Amino acid sequence: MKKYYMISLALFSLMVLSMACEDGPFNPNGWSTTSHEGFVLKWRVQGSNLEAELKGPSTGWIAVGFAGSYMMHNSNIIIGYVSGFSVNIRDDFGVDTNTHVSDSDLQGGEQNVSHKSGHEDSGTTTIYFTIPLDSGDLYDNALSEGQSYNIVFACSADGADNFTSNYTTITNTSITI
Ligand SMILES: [Ca+2]
Ligand SMILES: [Ca+2]
Repeated sequence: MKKYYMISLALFSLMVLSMACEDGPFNPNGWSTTSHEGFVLKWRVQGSNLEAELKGPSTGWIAVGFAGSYMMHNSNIIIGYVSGFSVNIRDDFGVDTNTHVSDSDLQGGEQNVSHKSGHEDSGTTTIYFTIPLDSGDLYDNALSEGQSYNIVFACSADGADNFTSNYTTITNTSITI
């Protein structure tokens, strides 16, 4: 009887251990991923925020835009680049298909991106950031969990460590938040 008890205890411990592993920091629940033309976007809803990781095929700037129409138009664009040890990420808006402007330069707009970090590897840049699902800013588009949205990915030529160089790649896809 005692032996069976020990075995069940051991099995139970294993179950708890494997569940703990699945919930560990390297494979947390709730992350979704999409890959499209060299870009990889990972995201998850945490409370009233969206946490995101964007990897793009450039050592210049990379960007993702949420819930716009064609190309950059009307997109809430998060753009970033890594220059040496400095990570620069900005909250923009797509004022037409090809043009993005900092929210801070648009009337009533403000920066709503937080928890910014990133790194550059050979040929790619990765940025991490958090945005509110609904910032209330006219230049960020409110997102709802379970809804599908148009997404734009864009990047500059390698080495264009700024927010102003033209894009060399731009492409649309869609995701479900
Ligand atoms: Ca904003
Ligand atoms: Ca914005």
